[in-house]
Amino acid sequence: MSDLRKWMFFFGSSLVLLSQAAFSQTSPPTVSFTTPPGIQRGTRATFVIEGTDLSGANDIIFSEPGLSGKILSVSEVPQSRLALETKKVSVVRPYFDEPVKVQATVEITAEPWMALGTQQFRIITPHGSSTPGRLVVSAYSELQEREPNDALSQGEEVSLPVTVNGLILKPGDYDNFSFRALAGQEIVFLITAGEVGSSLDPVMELYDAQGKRVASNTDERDRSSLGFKIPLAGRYTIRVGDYQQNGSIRHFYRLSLGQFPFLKGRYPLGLKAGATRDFKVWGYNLGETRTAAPQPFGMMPSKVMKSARCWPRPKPGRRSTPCRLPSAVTRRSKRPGRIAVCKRPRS
Ligand SMILES: [Ca+2]
Repeated sequence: MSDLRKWMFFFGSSLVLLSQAAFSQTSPPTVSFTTPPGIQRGTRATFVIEGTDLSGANDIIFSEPGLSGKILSVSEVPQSRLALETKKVSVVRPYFDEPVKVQATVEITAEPWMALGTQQFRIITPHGSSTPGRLVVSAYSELQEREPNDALSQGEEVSLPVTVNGLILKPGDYDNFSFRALAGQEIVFLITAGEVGSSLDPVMELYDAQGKRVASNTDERDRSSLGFKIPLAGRYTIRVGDYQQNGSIRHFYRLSLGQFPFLKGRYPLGLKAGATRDFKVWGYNLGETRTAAPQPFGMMPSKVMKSARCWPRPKPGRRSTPCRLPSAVTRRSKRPGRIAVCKRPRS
């Protein structure tokens, strides 16, 4: 190998190694969670958004109109807060160093007319835009949980409707909130957790004034709902905890409670563009409403699939239900283990 070719080989290899080294030390801007995780529409509040490589952040952009914000400051997450994280058990030395956790303090405004629900945002930095973060926009006044509230007798008094921002900080922690309700009212409890990046696996239990458990939901995870028709006027207490009995700074949640309409489910799950049909709907405080006919919008009829229906029990002599492709199949199983089969018909 000539001297020139040796030099070119070394120079090229060095460039590759340098670029790899530089790349290995760089992490993309990320957003992990927002504290508190939501805002009441028509208000302005200050939030702490935690992530990595957010230094130099100069703007925040949202997925929906009606939300706006400005970056107030960026700093490393304090050690006192990092100490509240769940400790990881590491048996081998990690290949990459953990990126430094950074927090941006942001002032966010939600217009009174904006859509309710979980919205997305990104932080703009000199290194590019961050991964998406989430923020819930709700209709009710916001409240920050106050400890001590672990025992039923310590239930924090709240007026309905309200949204409480809470935290299951340590294993075995419970949060109790007490309210008064009238006979016949259907009170709805809605917890948002995994949907906004929380580690909480929420459980809810409702107790009456005598301390008797009258309703619970221990099944759902990312978003947990419970509705209860009050049989006797009086004081009730809703208790929130973690199904796994864990707790940390990441086990946060939003609990909305009040006598508000809540759509728990509908069937079928989809609709062909340009078509209209009744959906079965169910939930809480829906009155006599059992069906609804939503109008599809914003989709080009030529760009969507046809919809087909599969029968759970194939007709005699037929092993599957024919459907033309492309199709979207919708089916509701009433018994576990039953399988619907669709087959493309021979042309
Ligand atoms: Ca507590």
